[in-house]
Amino acid sequence: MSTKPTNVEEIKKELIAKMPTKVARKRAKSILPGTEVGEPIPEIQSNVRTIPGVITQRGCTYAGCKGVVLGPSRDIVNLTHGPIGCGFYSWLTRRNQTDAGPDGENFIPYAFSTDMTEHDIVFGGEKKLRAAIQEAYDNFHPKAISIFSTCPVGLIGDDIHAVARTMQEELGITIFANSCEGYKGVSQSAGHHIANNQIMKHVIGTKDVEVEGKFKVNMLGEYNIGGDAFEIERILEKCGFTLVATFSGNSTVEDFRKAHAADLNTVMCHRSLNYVAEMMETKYGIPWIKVNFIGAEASAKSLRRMAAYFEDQELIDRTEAVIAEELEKVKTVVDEIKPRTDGKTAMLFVGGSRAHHYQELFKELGMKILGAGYEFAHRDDYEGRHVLPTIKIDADSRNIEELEIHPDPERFKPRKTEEELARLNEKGLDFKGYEGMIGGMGKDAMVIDDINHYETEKLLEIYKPDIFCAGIKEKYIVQKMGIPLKQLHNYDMGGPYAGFNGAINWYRDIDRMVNTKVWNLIKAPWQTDGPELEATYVA
Ligand code: CFM
Repeated sequence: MSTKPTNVEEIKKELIAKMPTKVARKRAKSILPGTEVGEPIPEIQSNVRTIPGVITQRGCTYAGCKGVVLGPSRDIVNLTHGPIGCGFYSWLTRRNQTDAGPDGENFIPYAFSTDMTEHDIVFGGEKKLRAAIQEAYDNFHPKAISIFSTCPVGLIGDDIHAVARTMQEELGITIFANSCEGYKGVSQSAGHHIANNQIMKHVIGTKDVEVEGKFKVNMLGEYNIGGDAFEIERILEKCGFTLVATFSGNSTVEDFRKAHAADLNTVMCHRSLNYVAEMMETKYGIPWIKVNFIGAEASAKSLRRMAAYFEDQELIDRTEAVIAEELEKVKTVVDEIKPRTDGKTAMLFVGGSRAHHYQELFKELGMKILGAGYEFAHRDDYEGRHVLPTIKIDADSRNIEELEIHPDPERFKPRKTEEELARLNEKGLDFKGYEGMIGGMGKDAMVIDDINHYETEKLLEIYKPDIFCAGIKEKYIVQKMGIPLKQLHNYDMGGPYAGFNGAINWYRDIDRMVNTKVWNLIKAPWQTDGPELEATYVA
């Protein structure tokens, strides 16, 4: 680095300086400084195609549909229709945990695939798909089977929906298909939307039962990575909420079926599940609020808003008591650790919600966020949901079906009157609201959408943060540059990090990572004088 850049705009110039003109022009629209609270937020380019040739962090549409949204449900047989690689490489890699459940039906440890080969590509794979569904049924007798198409399936045109329909009639269980070919969208985000649509069409609201409990909620967009959902379940139960269904961490298809019995939808990951929240409101009259259980203070705030919604003094008091008890434990640990982490710096480039949520946990340790960005989020996740009407629909987003949802003639029941909603709104329950990441990050912080590998290395050179958060693709490169990397997708082997106990786990892990001396002791081969590789033959 020749000159020491002083502000975000200068660093941005340096980031794109060596790119071809057209690439630089495109990337410039996805890189901008954060804003102070209340300041107008500039438009950021996001949810557009990655530039061919760069190394992106993104995954494919199939990954978002099968791996992310439906994969964590334990008793649905999630069957990949495609070559074995797609099923194999998405097998048990996301650390979405589950209880075994009272019936012991847990298919998460299995990789179900039709194992398509050249023969199927040439002559069609529908027969094989039918046989695979039959085989899964004979062996496991699951309550539901969900089919996921991979790239070649879309290219050869297998009608997976027709196969699902006929097999559902034949076997008498729920069978539905997702046209989530990897190339269908610009990232995994398209796969989320496709999964949301199919769950809505085929599962949610298919069982009318009385669900016990006074304060019934669903948790949308929580996937139990590293046990996060277990901790959230513990807290909700302690406060007195009844969790009807989680989409989809530690969940069952039965939970999904009766999810319309809840009186409030809470949205953890806005990016992946906001579609279901919206559709359930239209169809059943269930309002939704954005929550965040990453960060102790954020968890407390979310619980307070949830309790406020039900307007029940007993629930409010109990929730306050739980918060007080839990925060006391948290404070002891923060007091011990913060002197060692205060003023340290972090960068986070991950997914479509965590790059925002995890800033809370770093701030609780007194750490400074130098930069953050999502892989595949949309403008609303950056700038706030108020920009939704201004987002232009392009060819890639038009590719994804928009369901037309109407109030259910029997099941639509507004949970609150317009006046009640307005009153609660005044109390801080901004229904359907999400402020996004950029506002409040401050003008010294850098926001980058769909960061690529070149930019990552440049940023590390320039900023030298005390910790960098990303995924497995980045991990070893970052560590070789002497900077610890925390995986924010699978948490490495750590977690849970949600809720109060999760926050404590996080503080301890981050303390160890930013204060270990090991990273300063490493010298990459090219930084030493000796030969890069030495070997002797024994033979
Ligand atoms: Fe939502 Fe997720 Fe995320 Fe996501 Fe993901 Fe994930 Fe993620 Mo990896 S659903 S957007 S598609 S919070 S798998 S549990 S960690 S990129 S930030």
